[in-house]
Amino acid sequence: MNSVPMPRLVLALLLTLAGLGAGAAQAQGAPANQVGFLPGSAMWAALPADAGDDFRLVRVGSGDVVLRGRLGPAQTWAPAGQAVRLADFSALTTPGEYELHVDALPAATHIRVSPDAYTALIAASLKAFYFNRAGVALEPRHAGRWARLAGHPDTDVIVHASAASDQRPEGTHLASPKGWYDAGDYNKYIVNSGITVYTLLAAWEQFPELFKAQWLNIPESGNGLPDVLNEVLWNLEWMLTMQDPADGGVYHKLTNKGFDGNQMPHEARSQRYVVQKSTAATLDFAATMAHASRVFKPFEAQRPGLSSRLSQAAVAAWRWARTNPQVVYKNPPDIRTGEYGDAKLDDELAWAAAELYLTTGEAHYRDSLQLEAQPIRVPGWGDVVGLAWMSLAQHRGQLSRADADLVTQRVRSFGDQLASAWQASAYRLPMESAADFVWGSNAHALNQALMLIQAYRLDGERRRLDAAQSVLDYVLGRNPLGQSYVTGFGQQPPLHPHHRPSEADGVEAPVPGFIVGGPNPGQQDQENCPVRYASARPALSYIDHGCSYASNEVAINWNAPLVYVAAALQALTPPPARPAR
Ligand SMILES: [Ca+2]
Ligand SMILES: [Ca+2]
Repeated sequence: MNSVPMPRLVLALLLTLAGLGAGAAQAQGAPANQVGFLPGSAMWAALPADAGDDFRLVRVGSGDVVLRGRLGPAQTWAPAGQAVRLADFSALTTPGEYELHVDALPAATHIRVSPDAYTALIAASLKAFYFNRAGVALEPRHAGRWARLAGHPDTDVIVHASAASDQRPEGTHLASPKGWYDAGDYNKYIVNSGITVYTLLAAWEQFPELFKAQWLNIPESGNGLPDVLNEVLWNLEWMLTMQDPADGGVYHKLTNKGFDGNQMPHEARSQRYVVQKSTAATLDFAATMAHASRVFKPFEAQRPGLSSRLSQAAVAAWRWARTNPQVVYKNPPDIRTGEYGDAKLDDELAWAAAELYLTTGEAHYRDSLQLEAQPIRVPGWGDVVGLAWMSLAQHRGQLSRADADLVTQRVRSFGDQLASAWQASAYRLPMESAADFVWGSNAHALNQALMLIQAYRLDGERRRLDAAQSVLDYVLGRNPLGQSYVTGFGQQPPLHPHHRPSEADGVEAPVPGFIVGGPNPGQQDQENCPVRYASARPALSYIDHGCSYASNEVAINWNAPLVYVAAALQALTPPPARPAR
């Protein structure tokens, strides 16, 4: 969607041809957010330690210098092993297009300031879910050049041996249509769907005005429900079919036996199965349905009975999980797709208990929650306790005074911990240790920002918001690779994500609005990749190649926090303070 500004491209080519280019990052200017800043936000760019001492910002067109400043001290950011100096141009508050100049850098850095800096990003990152819908054709009027035929109707799915029960013996046929493809592959996984649906609905819950104003141009647009809810319903309706009506247990996933090839959805014809029920899937389902039941309660007129159906599904799932507290999913020998295996289930139990308590008000859920003993951590698909704290903080008015105080104190203190790591960081990031660079590190960073925002919402302490902004800057280009990690956004976006439709559709540009997993020093795909990782450093372990499922895949649970964080910053960033006279 965004194109490379021609002068810079020409300069980069000239430098390369002349053998003067000392690296891509130099030719492109300094690593900075390539999408834009809100006028009131904190603004930084990261410069090489030898870039000089001073920077200036010049207005594009007029050439006027609008701001001069001194670079911060050189500091080494351990995950990249690089020394950087930061340019802080937060004093820039007038919307417009600018260039950041530093004497020792051959190229200027483009900086955009706009009051709706993230509107298009929020819409595209949400529309990415539409592009990953299973079981339906994407029409040209909604999908443009990424229109495609329907695949994976999932109206005739077989109960796998691992999932056999008295009422549904092995080989039973059932229908389990709709849902989103999980990632670059075409399977549908309950565990990963749970945190994804929750995060999107939390974004709606916390920033409804922003989403009410949105028109995504999806088939349901204009039907009386906000588009974010329409999109989430596509997956919620699938999730409901994954619950066994006989006992409330939830099948872990709907899957082929092996991954589909690099083909379009309609070309993939493998038999699909539901596999064994698991405690993790059933608890994640219970939490998600209990939360969704609250969210859809005001929409009784548009969706009669939906809210109560969701809460009943949640309660039935909870009961199954209490009777079956430790059923850990492992792929049977004939199933070779993603496992989403998780043997540590106390966090799933806490999250489900918290959501059911908030939805029903029944005291026994509060007892099962054991709030005082719960840790607080950055959420991820296998560790969801952070989501319990997030919901409890949002609805602390429903809690006892003591519980509300505890939640406030713990969420704020976690925010302090993340903000302190950010403040001490050479790159101004809470991503400080190699342990932060997990598979899907970009989403881990965004979920750090999500937790910072929960703390900011409690006390309005500014550095939490600035730290969250830094994370968004990071995934949009302020990183050592100068890489925007979102397809279709920024001057250097991913061009070859590990995403079957993007690879097989014959359209040069990848499907837009997807964030890729990002740097992952595990480099688990190296054997399957024809290109080498350029570095073993955590923050540099990234390849923009379709082979790289370990660093360049897309996934629904990675896109959801992008939607959330971009929406939160767009909605919460205060306008600039008036200049002092
Ligand atoms: Ca867990
Ligand atoms: Ca393509």
